[in-house]
Amino acid sequence: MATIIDDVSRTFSEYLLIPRLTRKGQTAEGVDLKTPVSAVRGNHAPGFLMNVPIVSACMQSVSGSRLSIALARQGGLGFIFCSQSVASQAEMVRQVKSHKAGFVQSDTNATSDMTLDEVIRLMKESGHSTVPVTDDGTSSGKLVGIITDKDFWQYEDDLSRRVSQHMTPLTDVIFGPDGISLREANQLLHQHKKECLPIVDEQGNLTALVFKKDYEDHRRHPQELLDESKRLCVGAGINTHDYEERVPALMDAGADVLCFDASDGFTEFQAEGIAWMRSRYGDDVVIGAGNVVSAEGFDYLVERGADFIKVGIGGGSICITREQKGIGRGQASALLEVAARRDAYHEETGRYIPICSDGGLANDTQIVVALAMGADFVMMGRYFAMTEESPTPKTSINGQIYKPYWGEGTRRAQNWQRYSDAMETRKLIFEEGVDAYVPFVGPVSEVLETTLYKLRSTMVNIGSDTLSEFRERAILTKVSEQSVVEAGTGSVFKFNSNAEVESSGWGQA
Ligand code: MZP
Repeated sequence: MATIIDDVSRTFSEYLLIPRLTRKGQTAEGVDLKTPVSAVRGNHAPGFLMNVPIVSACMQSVSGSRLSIALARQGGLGFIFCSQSVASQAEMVRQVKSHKAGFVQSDTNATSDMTLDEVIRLMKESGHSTVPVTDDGTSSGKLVGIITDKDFWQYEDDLSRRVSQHMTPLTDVIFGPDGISLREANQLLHQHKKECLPIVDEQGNLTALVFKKDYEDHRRHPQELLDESKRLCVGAGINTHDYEERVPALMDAGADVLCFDASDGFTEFQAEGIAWMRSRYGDDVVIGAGNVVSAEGFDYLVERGADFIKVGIGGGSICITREQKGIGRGQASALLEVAARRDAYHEETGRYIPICSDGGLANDTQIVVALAMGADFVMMGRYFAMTEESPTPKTSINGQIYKPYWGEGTRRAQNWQRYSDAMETRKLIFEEGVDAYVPFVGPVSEVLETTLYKLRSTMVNIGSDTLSEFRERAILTKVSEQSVVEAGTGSVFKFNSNAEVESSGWGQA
């Protein structure tokens, strides 16, 4: 007969943290969020460490190069999705590795014979007010000038006039030579009191732009996750079908961490994949495996050589695996069991294997609870799909802005195989995910800043300065449905700035 676990499958929202003693001098700013990604032995430093405990999901609608750059700049790691050809995934990895912080490729360009009207339209579409003017209107053409929204008066000037009549011509443009360091570029910006510095190669072609605001942003976010050569770090998803071709391409492109992307990773296929990578790259490759929801699954993949283990089946916001296949586990129950096994394994062997809680985090509180329960870091899809940098276009629905978000187990995501030579096309008999929209929330840097500040503040409430201290000190209590109601603000009338306050006398002079 089957074994029945004598507890229900629990989720994060069923728990609350009990405050512990906060020591004098502890502040949110003083909290260290560094966390290991690869196995740690004894007192050795982990091979791979992140500055914040957050990674983005290996999903088409989440982790492209732009999001991975934005997240690495905040100290986390993006996992570029593998549901695409080997060549295009490797190219995305390369884009992150070749990103020079502070140097951006111009995405809004004009030619000198365009009309002001056309340039205004370009500016509106991109939201950018500084537009390089090149001979062919591309981001790598010969630079002939710069036009900004301060070079004309939209409601006074004749908008059929040409860009050449209003732009700052090249002779008056301050620009930097290709190969200049960010520091030197910023010195030029400062010295000439400029907002934007074009970078130009020996042939006079535009190669990049450096903005003053990006420099300021860089100073505000000193947590960037960089490799030994000062390049941004990036992760990449892999599958059990084509790793012999995909892994070498990703390693050549410079991927720092690889991770199997599978709803159920407790398989001999992953064991074989890990063995193949270890035989070829030894310890030079960081391998994440999963997903698992039990101590048994953790042991199996760790003993086969995984560096970190991903936990979670069926909890993802777009996931219907539990409904479709009847497998999965409440994310809190899964994480608690695997974290307990991780700690016991550490005691037994001296090896600490980091674990990642993947999927189902619906708000900042749940991120905090997952880290308190034992996750070394969390992986999120929906959270990042909502941001400016996710790869999907913004869409307006009933006046609200949304972004599309779909699961990797949907027909839409799996369709890529139809166009791939790399993989034999496998028929998708049923879907494990849904295709949806999520509200747009703005740039990664802004949402993450709030999330991390909340995390740090809670860690101070628990009297902890580091994530490992947080896990050790955390005491959680289960909550009743009644206490969830009590925690809300349902018993008071809430004002909202758009609501009209009716004649109660409140708010009236
Ligand atoms: P969430 O952060 O949106 O709740 O969940 C993201 C996670 O859901 C991913 O990291 C992955 O583990 C999982 N996922 C992705 N696609 C599917 C699917 O189509 C899925 N079922 O479950």
